[in-house]
Amino acid sequence: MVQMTRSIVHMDLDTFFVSVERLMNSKLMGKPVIIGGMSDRGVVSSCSYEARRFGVHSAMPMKMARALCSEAIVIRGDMDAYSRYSRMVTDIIAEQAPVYEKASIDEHYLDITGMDRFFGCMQWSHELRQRIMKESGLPISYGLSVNKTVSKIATGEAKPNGEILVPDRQVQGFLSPLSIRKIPMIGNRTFHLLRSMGIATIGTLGQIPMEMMESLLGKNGLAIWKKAHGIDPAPVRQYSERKSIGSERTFQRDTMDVAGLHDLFTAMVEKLAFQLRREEKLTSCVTVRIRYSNFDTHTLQRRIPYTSFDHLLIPVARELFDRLYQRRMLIRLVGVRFSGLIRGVQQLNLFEDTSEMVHLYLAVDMLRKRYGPDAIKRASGIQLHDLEERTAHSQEQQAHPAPERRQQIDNLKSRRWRYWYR
Ligand code: TTP
Ligand code: MG
Ligand code: MG
Repeated sequence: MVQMTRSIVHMDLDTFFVSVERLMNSKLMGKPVIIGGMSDRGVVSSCSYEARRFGVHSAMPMKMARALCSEAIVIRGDMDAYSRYSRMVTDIIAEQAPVYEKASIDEHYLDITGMDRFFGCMQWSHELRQRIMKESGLPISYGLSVNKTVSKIATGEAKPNGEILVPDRQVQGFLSPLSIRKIPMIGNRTFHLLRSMGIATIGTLGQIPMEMMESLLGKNGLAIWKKAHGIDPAPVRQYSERKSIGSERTFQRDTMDVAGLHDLFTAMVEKLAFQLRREEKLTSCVTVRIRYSNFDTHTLQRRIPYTSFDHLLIPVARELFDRLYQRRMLIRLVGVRFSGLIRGVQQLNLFEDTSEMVHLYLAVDMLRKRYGPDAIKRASGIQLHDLEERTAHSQEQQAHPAPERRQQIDNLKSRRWRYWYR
């Protein structure tokens, strides 16, 4: 089968959060700037190249970053502004590109295969990049090559403020001298394992037999081997604002119990937000729907900054419901839906929250992953029968409770979790 060579662009904004801050305050230009959690327990989300020169990098503890670069200007971050600029860039790309995928808050893949017949792909990408920079004011870089992996690696090499073309026949030559770190899949552990075997470059990695990589690292080893050879058939998946996750409840008996409905929204949002975090997604739009007993149906939606935290989503859903529920009439159905989904983890807006809050989410999600999505819930989202059912259940389990289970039961008994950030 003859496979047509694809033309895939990967675009990623340069020091995204920092660049947005610089748009809003030009005094930050040319200075070491760090965005992240302000407390000593916070971490670095984004940092300028001036700060990187001191060894600061993203995900580094803030305390360490401050120690490395004491003159850095540290900013708490403004997810609202970043979400707006992220959308602005997506809108420009959506207008121009035939197929595009929004891969995270600041990056997109574009499949522009076939464009060469008209302009030449490089010219087309160059013009798009210029347009993004002019209209958004933000610096962005891109790589253009034959698949997502090579293009993403190329973007990394093009940064800051650059563009790189890696044609089909140059892929191997481009990859070979690069550090194995540049392969997106290689995390710290794999990196050190391979380094301990004396493997430093992608070229050397490519010489290891496929079978050996597989026995060394399992399925991941095979995927890494393929990437080292510039092989990646993954398609660019068209991004849709409308792709969504949602939940609906039809009542056996229609209701007007507003407090009960608030609790129900809490429970529904909590479950959906957990699903977001489990799938490493963020939402940027909440839609609430109600249907009255006469089948009149009303919906209302609101755009919000990207998040997967229930304590931010619950008030939005409840407020939309309050605005929707205007008639003193029985309700037969309510629903809530999250759309405008992108890949991303909650750490993205770490700076908004105390690290205690984030640790609480991590701990609770761990319980849910182990014992199921209903293992633990906000007290305000629990209906009475739910509570009784769960209490009975936890008593059954008391014979040999695992430590986590015991903790869960203790929490349930003491109802300490009633006070979670309500
Ligand atoms: P990146 O594109 O990884 O980083 P960047 O845009 O800051 O820098 P670069 O020029 O190298 O692309 O991430 C995009 C934004 O996502 C970043 O500005 C902040 C946020 N982010 C976090 O909040 N936490 C993280 O650990 C990472 C990697 C990013
Ligand atoms: Mg970036
Ligand atoms: Mg990025």
